[in-house]
Amino acid sequence: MSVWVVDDSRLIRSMLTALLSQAGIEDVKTAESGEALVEHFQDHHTREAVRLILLDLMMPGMDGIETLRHLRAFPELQDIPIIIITGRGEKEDLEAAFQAGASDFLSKPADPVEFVARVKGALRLSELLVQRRSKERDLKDSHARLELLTYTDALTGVANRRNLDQTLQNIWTQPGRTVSLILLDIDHFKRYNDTLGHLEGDACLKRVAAALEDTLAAEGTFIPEALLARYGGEEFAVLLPDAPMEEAAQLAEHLRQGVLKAAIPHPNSDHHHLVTISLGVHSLLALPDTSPALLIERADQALYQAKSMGRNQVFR
Ligand code: GH3
Ligand code: MG
Ligand code: MG
Ligand code: MG
Repeated sequence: MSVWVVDDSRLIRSMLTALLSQAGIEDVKTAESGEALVEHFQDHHTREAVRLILLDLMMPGMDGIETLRHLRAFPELQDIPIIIITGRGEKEDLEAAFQAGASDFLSKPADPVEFVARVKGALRLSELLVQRRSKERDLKDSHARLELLTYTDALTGVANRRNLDQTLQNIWTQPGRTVSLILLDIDHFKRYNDTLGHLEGDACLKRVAAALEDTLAAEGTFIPEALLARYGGEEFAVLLPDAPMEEAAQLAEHLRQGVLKAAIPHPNSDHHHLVTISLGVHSLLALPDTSPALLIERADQALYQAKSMGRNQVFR
């Protein structure tokens, strides 16, 4: 928490510093020019500590008004009180000073009582402002955290069903886009749970999700908007906005291989004691006579086909 005194006169600097110190304000910093101050504030950490600036109007080089404009351009200093200090006969410049963002002015030589009263008033205001700012920041943080929780599956950390549904709804607000959807389901997961227990089953779901994420990350440059979501239970969905069927089917095949390569042991799977997945793919145009529900239904039918044809495969 610092108060800055900016004046080209050393005498004024030490006078004001002494007055502030008598008023119990000890954390006072001084600068002898606007340039020096602006240079110092290039580091944002120094800006965050500022509570009040007392700024001389007449200075060689960058004058008070120009300095003021520079200071107000820093977001952290946008509403910190800045009091302009004027000498005799500088009153005409005050209008320009207020336009440039001055909060108040004092003339020198200052009446000590008035000076301290104004400074303390400005500091109180500044403190309230800083508190409000930090409260707003906290609120924003907790809002972001809540948002993240609302749209994330707690077990696997991938998007949840709500996220998928919302994204699909958004796509249908822009008719004409091609949308592909991959629905996939772990093969013989009931056996897995029955043999190893529900906790091991949960761990398996996490590993499958991680394998899917790895495959998507490896192909991320081709499908920047791909959304992996846990659709429910041991089913996942990969939504591919603007991806044609060919691309989606190819990705589905890579996802199948990726889970196989993750080599998650399965005590009684059909395939070398490894966890496998079955996948259904469908593509359609987002139009008024199609819908997210239709896309999901078709992808689900394809998934059913993949299951009935022997699992561990892609059906489109
Ligand atoms: P299929 O190859 O035909 O898909 O057979 P399956 O056994 O995988 O299919 P089924 O739908 O019969 O069983 C799915 C099982 O997934 C049943 C349920 O207990 C289990 N399951 C669903 N959600 C969870 C979960 O969050 N954790 C665990 N551990 N198991 C889950
Ligand atoms: Mg001066
Ligand atoms: Mg299932
Ligand atoms: Mg299953």
